[in-house]
Amino acid sequence: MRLYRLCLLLLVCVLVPATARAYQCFTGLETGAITCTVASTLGAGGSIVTSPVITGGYSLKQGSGGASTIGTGSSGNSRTDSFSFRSSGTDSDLAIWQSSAAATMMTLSLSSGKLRVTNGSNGCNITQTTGSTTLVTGQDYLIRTALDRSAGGVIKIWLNDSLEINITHSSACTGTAWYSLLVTGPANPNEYLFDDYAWDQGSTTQPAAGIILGRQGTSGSPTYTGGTITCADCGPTRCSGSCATGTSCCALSDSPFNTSRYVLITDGASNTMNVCAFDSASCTGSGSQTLASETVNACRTVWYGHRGTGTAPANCTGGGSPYCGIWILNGVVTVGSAMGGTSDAYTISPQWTPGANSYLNTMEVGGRKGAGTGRDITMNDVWVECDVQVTTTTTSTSSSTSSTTSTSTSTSTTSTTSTSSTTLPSSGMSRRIFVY
Ligand SMILES: [Ca+2]
Ligand SMILES: [Ca+2]
Repeated sequence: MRLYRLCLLLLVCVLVPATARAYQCFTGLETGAITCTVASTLGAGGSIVTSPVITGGYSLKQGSGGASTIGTGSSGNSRTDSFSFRSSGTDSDLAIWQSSAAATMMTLSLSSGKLRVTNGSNGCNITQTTGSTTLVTGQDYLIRTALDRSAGGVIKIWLNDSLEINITHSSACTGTAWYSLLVTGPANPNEYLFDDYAWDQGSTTQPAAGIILGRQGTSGSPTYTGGTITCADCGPTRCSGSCATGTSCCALSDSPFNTSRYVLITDGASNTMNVCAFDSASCTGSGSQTLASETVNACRTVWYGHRGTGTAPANCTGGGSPYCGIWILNGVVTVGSAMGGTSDAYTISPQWTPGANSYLNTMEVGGRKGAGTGRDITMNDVWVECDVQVTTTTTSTSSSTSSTTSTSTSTSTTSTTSTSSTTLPSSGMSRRIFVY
């Protein structure tokens, strides 16, 4: 018995891949919604847009009149946040950290185009401080923050790789932790654009630079074809490749979700779709960014669906619930989170790492139901999102001089343009994302 348990333990050790950094949550908005956690909410003045976008196929456009809640639920004194940002050129608040009582602890704004932090109502006693860099209208930046709410705690704000604000505040903030991050912006038509959001807690170390790639389905022959597929209108706007009517990828590749195209997973069945390769720039609805050799910090699988009523089935084969999400990486099936509610809702898997980036190019995702005729699963749509670490390199270019000479005057005009960029490495395509 002991030997058996030891073997089982060793087997598990072999199968579980090494883990990279696991964020509390992250989202590139690639589900067509804010799904950092299921509690994330789109506020008044906010919309998920396909144009313009910062990365992938979707970004969050946020204007005044409200704020969208992205990162909730932190505990302890310290947290870090990271997000892509595009300014419209109009000054406004852009990010608000709140306590659980919805009281503002700190606000990050643009003031004359520069980042500025101001004190909230939680007694942190933050000295209003403005950064030195004027953001260029329409350019994409990576904003990263590290905050410690205890007395004497640091507040650091990075704009790309520039540490714009680095202060401490004298008093401990009241309320419960830095509970939520909300984003906001100026009134229409001057909204701000946000993307690639991730947060973590327990540290004030600068978060890694990252973007978030998302994928849905592509044509192919998935491992599991059980259940009943409803999708009569496949075509180029559905899954990638030669997507066919009646296939899983046709039914499950809608962003935002669509409940008229779905897979009904019945008694003991499993159904999966092939996921469009992460090294492909031709994945319908997922933007042009691709994965090569970059470090994948974390991935997760997102489902949108519900279960029916009737007699409870047995647990899924390999799972701890009757209603299971599954994904297949390098031929290994993982039986994950349950879609157990009777109303449509998002389910988000625990974070996982792929083991090898190439595994993400052949993966499948879908669902499984335990044996029994009741409570069939209606799986409406599924996604895979991965937080990809990008390296930061700086390039500077150019100065140009032109001279004009006439008989009476001589005029020399010199213009200098300096460009620095943060780029994804090792590419055969344009991978520049943040330019400043
Ligand atoms: Ca995105
Ligand atoms: Ca669908």
